[in-house]
Amino acid sequence: MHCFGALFVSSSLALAATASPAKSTLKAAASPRYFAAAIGYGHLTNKTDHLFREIAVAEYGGLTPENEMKWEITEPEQGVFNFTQAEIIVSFAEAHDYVIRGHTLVWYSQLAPWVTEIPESEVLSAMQNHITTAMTHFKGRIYAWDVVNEGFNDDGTFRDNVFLENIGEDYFEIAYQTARKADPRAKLYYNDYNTEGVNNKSDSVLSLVKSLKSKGLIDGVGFQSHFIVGSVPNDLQANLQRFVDAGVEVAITELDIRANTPVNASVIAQHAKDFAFVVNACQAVKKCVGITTWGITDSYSWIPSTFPGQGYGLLWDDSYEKKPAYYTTLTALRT
Ligand code: G2I
Repeated sequence: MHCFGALFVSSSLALAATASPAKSTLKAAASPRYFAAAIGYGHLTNKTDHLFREIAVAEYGGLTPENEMKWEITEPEQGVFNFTQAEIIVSFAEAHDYVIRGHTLVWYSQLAPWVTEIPESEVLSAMQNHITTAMTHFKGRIYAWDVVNEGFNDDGTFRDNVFLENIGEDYFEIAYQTARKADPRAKLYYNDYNTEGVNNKSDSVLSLVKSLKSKGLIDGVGFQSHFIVGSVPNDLQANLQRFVDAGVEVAITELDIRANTPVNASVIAQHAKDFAFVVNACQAVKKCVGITTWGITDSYSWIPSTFPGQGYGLLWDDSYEKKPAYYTTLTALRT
């Protein structure tokens, strides 16, 4: 288990002294917060792409497996678990003393098809068994788990999914109870998108968080932060703060800032400003514990296949050139 949580409570003065003196990398500049990336198995193990691993090791201090801990991969058939790919990523992370985020246990997407085909009465035990088995497998090695991912619609109502339909609204509480039992030292997170500003969706997440927190069942909230250049919510910092005020830590968990491609000079400049804005918002909130970008290089980003004609979301372009946003991010992390 990475001990950065303990570090984090020390005074910022003492921490400045323990950080790398040069602060010349994202991870050194971010310390005591972590600076992490989503890392995919295929990219990590691609022998012809040594730069991916080199940049990961040099610049990042944490990771989230991009797909390899999702239900369709870890339990493709009922009761048949496969952690092979996740294990390779976690072992790499441990070898480099990374903070590891587990993503994700209860999500409507990338769910194994069998979960929607079993009798209604078995969904509850299937969910509990999935959480318990995955968390027990990695017990003591994961800093934080996204227990429930994307459980709300943008209007703040519960998102319809197989768990809500068959278990009811209690599925949230049961999932967190089960997770707490499986690995009591792991931080339990709720993770979602379009919750970065104050709006109906983040209001509903906050209500859920207050209820779970009153029962000791939640520790943190992840704000995915899949933004569009020029559209980062102005109230990001205030919104993070109201969650912290409710007693949980917060993290930026899937940051990318996309634009129509090809980009021009003004878009590149705004992209760089937007990254700094997000970093500054996190750093202004004492219990914003870290930032994860959803990938390292544009060449492996999920954006172009989901939003045709868009891209440019990350800090390295598809030729592994650092973008202006890399430098504004580094500068913002240093201050
Ligand atoms: O969609 C962006 C992210 C939104 N929040 C939750 C994250 O878990 C999600 O990540 C993305 C991955 O970055 C993609 O890599 O989730 C996508 C699916 O929901 C992932 O895409 C899938 C493709 O759709 C599949 O065709 C592909 O086989 O990745 C799979 C594995 O490479």
